[in-house]
This record gives sequence, structure tokens and C-alpha cells, in this order.
Amino acid sequence: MATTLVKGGTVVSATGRTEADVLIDGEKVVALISPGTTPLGTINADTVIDATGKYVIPGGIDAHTHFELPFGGTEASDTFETGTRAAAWGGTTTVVDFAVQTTGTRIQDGLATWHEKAAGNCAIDYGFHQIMGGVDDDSLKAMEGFVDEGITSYKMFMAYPGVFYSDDGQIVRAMQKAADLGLLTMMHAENGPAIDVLAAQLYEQGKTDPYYHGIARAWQMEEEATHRAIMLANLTGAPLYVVHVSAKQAVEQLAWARDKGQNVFGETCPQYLYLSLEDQLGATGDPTWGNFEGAKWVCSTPLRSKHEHHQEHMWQALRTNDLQMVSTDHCPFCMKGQKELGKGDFRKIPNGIGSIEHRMDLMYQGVVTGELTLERWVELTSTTPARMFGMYGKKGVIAPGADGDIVVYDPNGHTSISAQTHHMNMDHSAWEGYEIDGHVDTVISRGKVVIDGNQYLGAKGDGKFIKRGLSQYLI
Ligand code: DUC
Ligand code: ZN
Ligand code: ZN
Repeated sequence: MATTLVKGGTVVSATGRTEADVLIDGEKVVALISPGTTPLGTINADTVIDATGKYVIPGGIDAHTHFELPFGGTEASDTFETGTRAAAWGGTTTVVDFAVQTTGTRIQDGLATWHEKAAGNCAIDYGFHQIMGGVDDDSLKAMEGFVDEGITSYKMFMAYPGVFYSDDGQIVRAMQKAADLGLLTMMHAENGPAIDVLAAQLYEQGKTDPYYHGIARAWQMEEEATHRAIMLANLTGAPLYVVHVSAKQAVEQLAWARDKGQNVFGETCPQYLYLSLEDQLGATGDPTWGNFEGAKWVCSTPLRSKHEHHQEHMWQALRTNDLQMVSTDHCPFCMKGQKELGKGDFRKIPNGIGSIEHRMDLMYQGVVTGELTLERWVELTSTTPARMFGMYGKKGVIAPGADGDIVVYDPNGHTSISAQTHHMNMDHSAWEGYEIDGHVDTVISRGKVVIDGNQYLGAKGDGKFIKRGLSQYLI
């Protein structure tokens, strides 16, 4: 089997950093070696990667992606092929996507469809969470098979009535089952029925621009739903993971429950750390789109007002572990033919932002600006996702026995983000013009070099389905 030596770098883990060479044999890490020593005799690896002056980190894990998600009469524009390739370019070597059951369809059919979409198409390893878009006797029974399928987490929605929505009674039934089975319940926590009323009223008043998407989806609707989800989880004993947290008030709810010892966790996404209601949803700078430019950033939960200081609170929560992870909620739609479906009615704009390629870079900026330590960067983007979703040991760490998923990151490199150069299947970038202090130099996925400088060496089909175990993060 081919061997690879990543030589001369600083290996960074969630708990520290050390100068070490990393030896990969075939698909697995077999040793971390003190520089200059050859404990096993001279090491002549087939491939030697010079990581001098660079960080050597476990491959990124993006635990929240939506490839090919049907939404608002269209479909997220990245396929498993294009999305996982873009992920690799950005230093992410594992994704966990959401298999979809919409209201009125069967879970087993949704899961089978997702396996068909992904199999043979992925550049990097992938797992699935299961979206439950309808809780009934049939879907509750189907949950009993999840652990055997390697799908140990599932998502419900308190928003999107008629599509994905579950009411409180349905949520309680699913949570009871999840508590029995050891599954992690993921929650889209926004009060959808109330939001839909506000959105209709705004529309009636002629407030139809993308900006009003953010007004309709008020933070009170996120705080209220987060609290309700916490209480239903408390009632049923189900561990809870709240996705795409954007409001500081929702973070306060999570912190309150965690302080009482409840198994409650939360992620945020780069867009909630950098972007705002005013600067993005209200944008008008692109001459092609005028008042409709903000559609590029229509996602749910929405971008929040910069005047309310949510962003600062999110960074702080990442430091204090009130939030445990950063995922992207990668759900790209092109402006042409997709986002423009909502011209004249913001309710019809497909919801989603594409960031999978930029998560590691954008979070590294938090290290550059002093918001995060290097170790916390690794923890938020790789180690905790692995632990949270039952992959730790195989993923999320550089140690003997772990998969050879490794990124060589150059802190002195530079990355300019633009739709002209990104690899996601989108006709615009939510991050256009962002200049990153740092660069993903080399990416190794299960022992294979897939990114070497500016060259892509991966192939569709390299990535394999990961049967995940139960969460390793519970209190
Ligand atoms: N939010 C999004 O922005 N897109 C897809 C689904 C979701 O919950
Ligand atoms: Zn969601
Ligand atoms: Zn999502």
C-alpha cells in the first residue's frame, strides 16, 4: 500500500499543537513522528508533502449540507459531485447531507433516493441525517431502522408548514422514539406558522423585496421555537441539536438549558458571523439585480440586524461553548432561473446560501482576528462534528488508526473569493470579494491527495458512505 509522509508541519488538534511528521499507510494514519527521528528505521514514503511553516489539521467536517435539495419548485444547484468537489477544494473531507422525506412521502423512499444520488458521485466521504417531514405511525416505525442504517441523527422543522413542518404533538412523538433509540434530534427552530402570517401581511403591504424575508422571520420567532424545542426535549429526555442558530436570544436559550445540564447543543454558520440584514438582504449594488440583489442571501434562519449585535454574540458563544460547531447549511441556488423565482414576492425565493468551499477559510479568519484559538478552529470545524455525529476516532483527529483525512493549511497564503474562481455550482458568490489570510494547500482524503496546490486530483466515487455511530458528545 502506498505511504504518504506529511513532513515538517505543526500538527494542530482540538487540544494542542505539536511539531510532528504524519505517516499515512494506505487509507489510515499510522504514526506521528518527532521531526528528525526515525523510530522505525529510515522512512521512505512513496509521497512526501512538505508542510514546513504550515498547519497540519484533521480534514474539515461539514455536518450540514443540502445537495440537490428540492425547495420552492427548484433544486439546490450543487449535486453530490459538484458539492463534494468544492468541499475538497476548501479543506473539507467529510460531509453529512440530509436525506429528505417531505410531508406525504415515505422515509424509506427518501433515504433510498439519497443513496442513489450520492453513490459513486462523491469526491469525499459522506453520511446522512434523515429529514422527517411528516411524523406518523409509518415514519415512527421507520426510525427503528435508523441506527442499523448508520443514520443516527434526524431533523425536524418547526417551520415550512405543508412541506417539512412538524407540529408540537408530532415533535413529541418523534422525540420519545429518539430518546429510546439514542438518536440525536436536530431542529430547525423557527415558528413557521407565525412567520407565514407576518410574511403574508408584508406582501399585502407591497413589501416584496428580499429584505422583508429577514423582517418576517423575526428573532422572536427563533427564540420562541428554540425554547419550545428545548422544553419538548426536556420533557421526552431526547438530546437536542439546534441547527443554524442566528439570533443571540436563541443562543441564550441554549446556554440556559446547558447550564441546567440538559443535552442541548447548537451550531451556527459563517453567514451569521459575518453578514447582516442591512448589508446583504438589503443590498442593491449589483446593477443586474437592483433591489433584488439581496436574494443572494435569502436563507433561513435569516441574516440578522447588525444593529442588534448578533454577530459578536455568536463569536463569543463559539468561544464559551454555548455553541459547539460551525457548519455551512450549504444550500446553493443560482440567481438566474432559481432565486429569481421570487422576484416580486420574497416568499418565493428559494432559501439558501452556498459556502461549503469557504467554511475552513472563513473560520480561520476568526483565528487571524483573535476571535478563536487555532485549537478551537479545529474543534469547531472537525473534531466536534465528528464527536457530535458519531464518527470520532475515524474522523476529526490525526492519530494512529484514524482515516488519513488531512489538510495542510498555509497561514501565510492568501485566498480571494469570487464566483469567477470558486468550484461550487453557483452563478454568484455570497462571499464575493472576501480576502482570506490563509490558504488550503494540500488536502488528503483517506490517504489520497485530492488537492495539491491549484490542482484537483480527486475523482467522483472516491468518497464512501459512512455508517455513523451514536453521538459521542452527550453530557
Ligand atoms: N434553510 C435554508 O436556508 N435552506 C434550506 C432549508 C433551510 O432550513
Ligand atoms: Zn433548517
Ligand atoms: Zn439546512
